[in-house]
Amino acid sequence: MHGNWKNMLPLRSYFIGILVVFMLFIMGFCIKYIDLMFQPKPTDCSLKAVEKSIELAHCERKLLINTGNGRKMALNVLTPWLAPIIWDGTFDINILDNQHNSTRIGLFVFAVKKYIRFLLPLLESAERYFMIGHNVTYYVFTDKVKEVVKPKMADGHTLQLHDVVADERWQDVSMRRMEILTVFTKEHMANEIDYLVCADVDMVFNDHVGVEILGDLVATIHPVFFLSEKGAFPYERRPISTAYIPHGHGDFYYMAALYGGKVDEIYKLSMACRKGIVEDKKKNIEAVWQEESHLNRYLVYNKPTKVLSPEYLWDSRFGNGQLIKKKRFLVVSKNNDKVRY
Ligand code: 4GW
Ligand code: MN
Repeated sequence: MHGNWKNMLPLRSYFIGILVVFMLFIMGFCIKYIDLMFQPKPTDCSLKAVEKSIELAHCERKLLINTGNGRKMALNVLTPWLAPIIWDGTFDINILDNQHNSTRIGLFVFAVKKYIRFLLPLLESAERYFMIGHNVTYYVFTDKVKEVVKPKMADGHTLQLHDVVADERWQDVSMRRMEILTVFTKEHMANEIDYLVCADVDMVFNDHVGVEILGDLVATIHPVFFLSEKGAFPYERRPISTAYIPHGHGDFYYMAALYGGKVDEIYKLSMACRKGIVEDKKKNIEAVWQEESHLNRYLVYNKPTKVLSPEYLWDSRFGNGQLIKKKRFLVVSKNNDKVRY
């Protein structure tokens, strides 16, 4: 066998020929593209790349946009009626602070019975994060005026304490807030402030909450339902209640722990909710989530001009927290034995 290698010579030169052609091809390729290989990657601004990125953005947005059932609509930055949904990064606080340099802002809080324990931590955290540098009045309604400890307050911040009687049933307490609002917005706040923010007392500010939340009528998306389908919202579904919302209606499920607006808008809102509560009571019914149900009903037919993302109402027990960059206003966990009626 080893004596026949000379016979294979033509085959060998054939292979060498192919190899040389192949190497020449590779070298040609390298010479043509070598400069491209060592150049820093340029930002691709060709028309094709721009088209591609528009296409991608379109696809991404398609995932977010309302697919007919409301899913993920809350992650958007505009509602279908073009009201802004406030997320971190959607506003420039310096511009807004300048626009609001003479705006007067009120914070309305209700604290009766054992809930008085939540008042001081809320106000102290407000002094750290709420409307810093602006004119603020805290309107506190309590049955324990004498027990209130005042926080150290910045210049331009004032605390008004108002006496209120605690209801017999806890369900009536939160509804009572609406009634107080109808009276106070008209008789006092209309002359004292421009915007009113209404909040639960079992909360603490945990990050910046400023003038970006001001608007004619403002409501906050409930942190439990921000990814839910519309059909899963816990609206009042019994037609007999004045808070009834038929299936297919409604946009978001809002939480009653934070809403606000111009004083006359809150007057109108509280009048409507109070009327609904009174009418239901006459029929001996109570909406499934008390005043929150009435608030949601009002906001379906009177669209808020600004919507706050769950950054503005968060509870560390809830899921999907990774989607919420800033947790600005937190629910305080309650030991029910210590706060129950
Ligand atoms: C059960 O025993 C209670 S007591 C449920 C509410 C209670 C309550 C509520 C209270 O004893 N005193 C009080 O001032 N409130 C006010 O109503 C307070 O401003 C509170 O933030 C608001 C709504 O009640 P909540 O915070 O317990 O409601 P959720 O659990 O929906 O945040
Ligand atoms: Mn609460």
